Amino acid sequence: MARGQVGDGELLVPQPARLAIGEGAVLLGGFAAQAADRLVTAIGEVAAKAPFRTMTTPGGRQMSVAMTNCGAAGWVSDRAGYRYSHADPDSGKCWPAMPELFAELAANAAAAAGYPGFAPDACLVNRYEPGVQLSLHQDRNERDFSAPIVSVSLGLPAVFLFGGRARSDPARAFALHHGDVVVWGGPSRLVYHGVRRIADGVHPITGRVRFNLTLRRAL
Ligand code: MD3
Ligand code: FE
Repeated sequence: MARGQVGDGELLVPQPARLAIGEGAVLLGGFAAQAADRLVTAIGEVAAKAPFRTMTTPGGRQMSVAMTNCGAAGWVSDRAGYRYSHADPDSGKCWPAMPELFAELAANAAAAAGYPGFAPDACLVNRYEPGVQLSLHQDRNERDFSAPIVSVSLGLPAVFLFGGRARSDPARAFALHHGDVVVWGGPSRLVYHGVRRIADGVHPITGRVRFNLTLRRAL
């Protein structure tokens, strides 16, 4: 039988493509594809309790990406700075609990990428509409940079920019599609990264929206 074929009556199990995109950074193509519908439903449940909002940067600019959080802590930004907070500043209440599905998917993805024992305590949920971008930044508000960050892309595709340890380092561009998961650890944990302006489009599950989950060990 030719390579890549399966025998009579056998099921071809879909295997995510695994790509090392940097030292310690692994793209697991389609890793969340089977769970995607349930992930989008769970995002809706989180947002019913803690609605998406655009935050203000310390410099006083309004971010174009809409955000919410779930878990023991959530990432927030305002004139006072960037930080993790146990409470949603809009309601004063705790962030919604992290759905078990999020934590389980993140732990499985981290293990598949070589980071066993990952137990996230925070999940930032980003919502992009066409025209929205996220400029180059580092994620350094977490206490322990030895834990990886797991990101899950849902809905409209994005071009992700992956730079270096200095803002001026050249960036490489990668496409991220619905169901893709990336694990950022080791030397990649502190690289500059961003998302190019989302192109117009409609996704069958999310509509004119891209969601990105980032599962983090923040506290
Ligand atoms: C590399 N989110 O929420 S996910 C963010 O698509 C963020 O919404 C983007 O950057 C998004 O902070 C990119 C990929 C990602 C997330 C965190 C990283 C890459 C990272 C942390 C360190 C290095
Ligand atoms: Fe980031």
